[in-house]
Amino acid sequence: MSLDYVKFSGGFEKFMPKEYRDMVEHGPFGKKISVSQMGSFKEILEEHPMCAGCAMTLFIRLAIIAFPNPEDTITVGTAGCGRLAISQAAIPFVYGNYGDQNGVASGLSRGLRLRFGDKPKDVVVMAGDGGTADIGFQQVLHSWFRKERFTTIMLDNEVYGNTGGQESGMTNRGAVLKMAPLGKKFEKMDMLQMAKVAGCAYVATVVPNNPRRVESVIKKAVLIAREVGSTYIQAYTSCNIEYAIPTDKVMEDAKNVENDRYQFTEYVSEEAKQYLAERYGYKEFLPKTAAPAASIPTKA
Ligand SMILES: Cc1ncc(C[n+]2csc(CCOP(=O)(O)OP(=O)(O)O)c2C)c(N)n1
Ligand code: SF4
Repeated sequence: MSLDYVKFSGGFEKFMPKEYRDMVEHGPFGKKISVSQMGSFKEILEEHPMCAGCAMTLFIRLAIIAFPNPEDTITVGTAGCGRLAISQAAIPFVYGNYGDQNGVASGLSRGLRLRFGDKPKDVVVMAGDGGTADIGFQQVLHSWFRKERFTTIMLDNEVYGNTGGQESGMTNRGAVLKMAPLGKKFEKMDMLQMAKVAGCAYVATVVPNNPRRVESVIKKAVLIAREVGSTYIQAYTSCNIEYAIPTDKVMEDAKNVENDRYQFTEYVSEEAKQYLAERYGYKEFLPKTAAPAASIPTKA
């Protein structure tokens, strides 16, 4: 894990597959790349076996572009649709049992710190809403309470997509699904509030149809997790199959859902604000300088 692992060994360049040469020469490793440059560089994730039009894939693609140091990043995933795409990316991916992802990531990020000391090695978990809020819930919460320094991203399609449409804790009340034909009886879990109560230093919600915002929240979450503590992003990544959203309406759905119940929210702890401002120059988090006191006119 470093720039070295994407370089060619001396004399081997001409024998490497074209895709690999493209990645070394035109990929984002060691460069500052932004989502606004999509189409002009070789992406870490290009091909995947997910359903056509799946918004989760777009989100994962944007998230990976946003990683501040992709050559020093390991993703961790679990059973669910997302791993089908994440595992195709040209960066290391660790796949645990269903729901184990935050336990695996805790050990991994601690191990990387022991091995590499101060050199940033970023660990990013990406898992479905079932993997995060249901079966992985215990490990997710404990990693947050322990302030484990990695980022958790929930790919919230509000259903178990990979297994054909069971309700999850994140499904909305009343939603009727193939394998929840009577409609869900309970409210969607408030994982954002739980993340704050459990002490996450950064918590944000996003939808994938605003690439710059996705980029901005991912960067902040990954940078804060390096030193301050756990960070959590909850992304609406609709399942067009289980919710029968026509492929050409997926982005329209995301916009409507954003306006309706998935507005952008961002919580940054005071410690994280100070860290982002001082270490990475985030001007919006610099302490406000006190306005000069109004001069009191003196009597002649
Ligand atoms: C221990 C265990 N139980 C059940 C499964 C079967 N399984 C695979 S994916 C999945 C649901 C995934 O739903 P979610 O986490 O919401 O991700 P999505 O597929 O919707 O992205 C289940 C139940 C499994 N792989 N391992
Ligand atoms: S089942 Fe749903 S979430 Fe899974 S790949 Fe297909 S559209 Fe995406």
